[in-house]
Amino acid sequence: MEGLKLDGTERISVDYVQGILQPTPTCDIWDQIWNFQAEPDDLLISTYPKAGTTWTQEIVDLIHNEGDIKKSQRAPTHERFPFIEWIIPSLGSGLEQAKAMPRPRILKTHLPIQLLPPSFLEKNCKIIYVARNPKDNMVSYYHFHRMNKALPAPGTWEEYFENFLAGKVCWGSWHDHVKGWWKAKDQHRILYLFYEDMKKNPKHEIQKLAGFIGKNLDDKLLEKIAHHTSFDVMKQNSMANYSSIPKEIMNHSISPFMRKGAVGDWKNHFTVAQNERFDEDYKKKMADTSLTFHFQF
Ligand code: PPS
Repeated sequence: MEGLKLDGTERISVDYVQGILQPTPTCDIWDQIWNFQAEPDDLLISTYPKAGTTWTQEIVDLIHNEGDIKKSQRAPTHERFPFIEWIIPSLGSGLEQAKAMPRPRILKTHLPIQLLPPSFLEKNCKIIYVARNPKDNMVSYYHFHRMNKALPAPGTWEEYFENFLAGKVCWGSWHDHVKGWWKAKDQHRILYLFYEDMKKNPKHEIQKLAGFIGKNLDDKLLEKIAHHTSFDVMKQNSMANYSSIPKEIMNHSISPFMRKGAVGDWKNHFTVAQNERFDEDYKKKMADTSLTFHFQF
């Protein structure tokens, strides 16, 4: 594949799909992605990158398997949940994985709502959307770029900060992403969750997820799922911490996938000037939405 060599020497290349930056391999098969045929019993987990996807995937898997830890250990996250627009030839293609998977499937996407393959909404699939406050989201995404050769090099923190605000990162503008899905949630079967709520009251949010999926969890099971999906436990879980991806692609010694799992870490990265600039920009871009975020506890 162009732009990504498994000897670790090169970064992936990127291109645009309808104005949204995407890894080139995704652009190359865009027609197939757009024409993906969802099934009515598909459950889709949708997020802007680094908003809490893996965490939500683990919770949903355990809800489905009634807390059976062994079952959730059957394969690493990226194999258990096809990531529909993702393709790395040496690791596989999300589309092919999804097609081969028995129903009911749980799928992952980072696509903004306007790029979502239409069949998900036509088939009235259940969709879980998770959003994270943009300051922590940006910091997490920056570190992920550093360690992951399947994304372009981030440049300096200052450069990355500007690119993120301009939406010149893969999967596009954070602001447009969270607003687009927020708007869609009233017309479709979308459960819209927040990373910060999951952090503050995990059991409450896990119960909400279970209700949406159509399951009821007793206290013991709820406690068990909350424990196994806590940051510290997931960080040690080789089936959930992305340690199975070849280190030529994801190098955890640069920055671990399970990095901090915190709310407010942005304060260790943003300068005072960057914070002011961010807030001013945020006010303008978020003026047309009722959506609000918690930036700290
Ligand atoms: S990806 O690559 O888009 O699928 O990444 P994603 O899973 O969405 O986001 C990774 C960030 O989520 C943190 N994480 C968690 N936080 C709290 N609790 C749990 N259990 C958990 N699991 C993953 C992970 O550490 C990344 O955030 P940062 O801030 O970088 O630590």
